[in-house]
Amino acid sequence: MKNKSSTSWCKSHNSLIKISNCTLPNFPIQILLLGLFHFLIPASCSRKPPPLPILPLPTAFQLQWQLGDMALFFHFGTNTFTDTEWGSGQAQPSVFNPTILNASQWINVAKDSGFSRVILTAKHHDGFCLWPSDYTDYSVRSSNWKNGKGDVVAELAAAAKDAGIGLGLYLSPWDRHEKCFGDTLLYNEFYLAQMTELLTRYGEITDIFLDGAKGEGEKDMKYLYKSWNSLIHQFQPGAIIFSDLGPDTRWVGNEYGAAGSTCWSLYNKTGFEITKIDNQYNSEGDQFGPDWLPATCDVSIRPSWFWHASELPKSARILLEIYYKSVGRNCQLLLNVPPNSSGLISDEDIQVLQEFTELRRSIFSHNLAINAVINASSIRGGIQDTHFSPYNVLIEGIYTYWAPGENQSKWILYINLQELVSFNVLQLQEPIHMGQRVIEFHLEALSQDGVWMRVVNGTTIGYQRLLLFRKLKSQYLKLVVDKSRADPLISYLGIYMDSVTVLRDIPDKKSGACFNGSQLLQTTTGNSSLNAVM
Ligand code: FUL
Repeated sequence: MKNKSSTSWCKSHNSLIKISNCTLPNFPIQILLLGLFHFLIPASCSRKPPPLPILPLPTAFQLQWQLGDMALFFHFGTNTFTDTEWGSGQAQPSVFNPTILNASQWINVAKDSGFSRVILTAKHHDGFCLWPSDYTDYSVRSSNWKNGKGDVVAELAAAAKDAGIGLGLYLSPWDRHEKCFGDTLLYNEFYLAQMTELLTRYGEITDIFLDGAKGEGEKDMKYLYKSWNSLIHQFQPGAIIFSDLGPDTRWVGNEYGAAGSTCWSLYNKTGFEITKIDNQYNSEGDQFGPDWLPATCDVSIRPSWFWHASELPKSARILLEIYYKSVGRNCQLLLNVPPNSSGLISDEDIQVLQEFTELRRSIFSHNLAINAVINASSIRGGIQDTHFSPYNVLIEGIYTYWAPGENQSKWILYINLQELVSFNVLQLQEPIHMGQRVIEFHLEALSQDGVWMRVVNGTTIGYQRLLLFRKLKSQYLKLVVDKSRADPLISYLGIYMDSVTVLRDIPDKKSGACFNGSQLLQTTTGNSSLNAVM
């Protein structure tokens, strides 16, 4: 307590004690009170502040977006009825006629399966608008659906709002129907007019998905992305804009739902343009990048983006593998589940999503380290400062974290599980509001012969890292951070048993990493063994 005469608050033993302006009476009460203070308050009342954040940092909206983990994508439009993927823009509006469209069903599927946001193709490349745009006659207004009085965007917006799910929209820049496409000025005016309708008619819009797709031989023109982004953020400051280069989230560089096994939210846009990117660089990000630009993994539950009667959804196990490689590699998963021609999400897709949800629940709902005794090589502010305690890694969320003391040569968490535990998944999180820090880490386990063995090596963590490895049984673990951009901060540590995913021993050529960027390590040396069982 530096200044006894001013009022201050101290957190001590989980209780707040108010120290107010007062003159202590003479002995013996003074002694009594001092004794009481001594008992209740640590030696110094001034708490060690958090370390400096390391730049770049996410914006508040990027942070909120990342906490959402997964979003559902709905590809829906004339293609749904014509069995095409890239409609020519010549299909008659009358083909669009869903018999029992129910946007609440789409939203319920999202909510029941743990998706926090949805994104609808308000207009795909064929140019057909799912809302009655005043700037074209190629829209639901010209269809027979609801006698031309329907508005899919409005129905989805209402259902999403009711359910507390974020609503995002995809307005394809490439428009194969619109006659002025190809004229930079006219088309950009047209595009922004349509964008403005979407941003001003339907309440809060949480995401805007922009892509650079344009067919071979298509008319040459410029998309004025800077103007688009400025206007989008002016109307909807919280909207997360997706494109190859953001500005808020970047494309991961492929459409199969996998980030690099190293995946930074940091990125350097210098030298790149939308459609002129390096896909691998996009999948890995850049430890030295000056921009915060986390990646989105967009992938379809079916072989195509639109619904086709002949296609079937992927299995729940495949979705779980995708989850490890997207959400488990510091990305948001944007999973496309296309509504069918009746206007509903098909039963077989719902079934797979339910199984996927159940798989995630069965693996991740119980952290096997929850009762662990945890120590650290050092603690910021010393062991009496609970603010940065190693036990914070067992509290869900990113805002409480273990921080080591400054200027340490090693950063280690010692985990005593209190009993022998079998597991094969490690989950880690960093408090990314303080910047992304960890460059390399590894997990060690004490074998029953008393030898510390490396279980798995990892690189980046970021918002969330999931590493899968051979099943092992141990009571004592060490999480060692080998390299970090600044003092490493760990906000969550979980260990789990996944009995479903098959670990493939085919190492990635570049990193030598196996299934999920988890480098499979020798689990037996000499007589020591970790009881590794596959
Ligand atoms: C691409 C499009 O060409 C595909 O049809 C799909 O919409 C995908 C999400 O983006 O750029």
